[in-house]
Amino acid sequence: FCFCVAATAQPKQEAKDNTTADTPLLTDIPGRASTATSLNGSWDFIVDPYETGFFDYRYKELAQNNPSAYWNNPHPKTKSDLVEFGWNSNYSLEVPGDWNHQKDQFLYYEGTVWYEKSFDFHKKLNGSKVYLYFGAVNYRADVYLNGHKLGFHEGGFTPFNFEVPDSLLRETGNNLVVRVNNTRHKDDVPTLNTDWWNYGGITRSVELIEVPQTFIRDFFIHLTAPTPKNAKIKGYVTLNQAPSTPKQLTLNIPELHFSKSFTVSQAKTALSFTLPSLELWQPGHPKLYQVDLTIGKDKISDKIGFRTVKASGNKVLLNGQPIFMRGIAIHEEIPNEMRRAWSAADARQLLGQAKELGCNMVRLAHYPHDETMTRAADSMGILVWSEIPVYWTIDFGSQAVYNKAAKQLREMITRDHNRASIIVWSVGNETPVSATRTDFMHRLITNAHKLDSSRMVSAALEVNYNSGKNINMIDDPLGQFVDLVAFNEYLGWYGGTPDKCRTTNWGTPYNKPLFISETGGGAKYGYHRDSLTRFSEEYQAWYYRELLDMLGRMPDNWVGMSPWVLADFRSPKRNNPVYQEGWNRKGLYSDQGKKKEAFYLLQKYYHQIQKSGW
Ligand code: GCB
Repeated sequence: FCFCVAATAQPKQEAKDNTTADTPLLTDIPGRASTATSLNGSWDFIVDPYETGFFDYRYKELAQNNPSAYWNNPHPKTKSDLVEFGWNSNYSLEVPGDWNHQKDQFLYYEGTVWYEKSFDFHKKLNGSKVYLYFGAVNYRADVYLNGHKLGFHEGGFTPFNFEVPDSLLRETGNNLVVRVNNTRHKDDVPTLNTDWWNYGGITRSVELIEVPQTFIRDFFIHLTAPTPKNAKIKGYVTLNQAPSTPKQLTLNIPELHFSKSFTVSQAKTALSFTLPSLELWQPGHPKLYQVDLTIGKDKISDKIGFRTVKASGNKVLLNGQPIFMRGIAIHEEIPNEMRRAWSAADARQLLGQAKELGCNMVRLAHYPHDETMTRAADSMGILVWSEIPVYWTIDFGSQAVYNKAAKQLREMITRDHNRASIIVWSVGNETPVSATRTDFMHRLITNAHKLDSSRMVSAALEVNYNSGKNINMIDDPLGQFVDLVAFNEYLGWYGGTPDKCRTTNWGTPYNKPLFISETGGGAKYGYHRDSLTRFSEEYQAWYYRELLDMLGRMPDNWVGMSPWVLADFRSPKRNNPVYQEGWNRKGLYSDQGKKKEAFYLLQKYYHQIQKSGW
């Protein structure tokens, strides 16, 4: 394995203070609402393509106390003082939200934007510690409070937090400044090249969270066997620090009249208990229980579903029963408003559309979506595949890139490990086969299994079309390490026409369940021609007709699919000036939420499968 760092396509200027990374992640943020202070709303901004707020005219990083640095308060002391920046509500952006859709000037912007929020802060808890939590910032955030750097975070789709020293916070007139940069780099995850829009900004919620000096940072509980009677639950709880003397932690599930105490003397403590009787979570019955954890003055609550999932032989078993996944892939985008999705209402819109299609499963492509999405999936009863943006050709030879991917994997799993809906952690999409890449991906898979042994781990693979037989083999060597062999195929869209499906069969040498993680073709809504005409709704419908026929010949280990894609989405790679205009048109819904002909074909197919109880 090569530990060299590959050259970047564009030089990357790092903050000097690169050691001040974020602090270990607090989870269950919605369960801490009573001690949270939202910093969402209107923030002032400065667009800074030349990084003037960060570097001096010799392109040297500005010192922390340099008055020209944009993290410092720009108020002139006398009327003669020269000040060349400032915050003004005429220049404001909503948080959460990408910047691209908020002002015309940002539509195609990639670079630095500084955000500023002034706020007062009155503690809700005596003697509390305070954390500043960001749901996500794309891609890099450098965070300053009252002129002091709290730290930075890289990775556009996962949460992070900083502990805020008491000495820094004021009751009134706090000044929070975030330098957000969404420039793409070769050595980032994702890399330069993706087939989706690189929305920039503070795209998810920002909150101050108060906690007692010793508090529950994270916990994870899961069902170990699919038995609703005497159900064995295992997991752990992590405090921010070991308590000075052993303490009692209580776990309550009020609806079940269940309560159990654990003695906690270390930062991490194993949890194990038996619930006499339980309703299992499943798509048709998304039962969630309120679970309360209390230690000393700290109490958090979460809503948790209990179910098991595993790959067993050729099948995927949910609560011990084989399931078929009627899925669809979803980007985190509200296409009719050309923006990133982030709210609970957005999640309900997207998952509601998937339900209407007849789905019991979604692939959240190609990066972790907002927590509102996985929580909505829990309560709506939709199975989830959740992925990190190890997409196409990232720099697999670089240890630094591996570390970035592994960090995002850890953040994704840590945030969501109590979500019953999530059944698959995916470590990437369509990565090119080579020994270096397979080693990289294998390490991620091992890592995911270590972080969470209660779910399947997979990756969307490519097909070996040249296997020389009458059968397309999914024989990527990574197949030996995943629990679910998943592949993307576009027969009849890329190369040839859909009639190719008539003579094509699929297989894998691995004795594992097989899943089609992508398949699809494009159509511009309302464009009607004969089925041979590209981008017509008839062509897309033909694609699906041939696909659905072909699926009748799938091998026994075929367990489902998530066609590409729920809705048309923005992509700078799609430049046909008549049919695409900057949109990937493979949606079954148009960018305006209209159903294309192919929608009804897949819907009918899914309804039939559902009726047959498959
Ligand atoms: C793929 C990618 C997906 C693309 C899609 C397409 O294989 O995984 O991100 O958007 O194909 O439309 O070509």
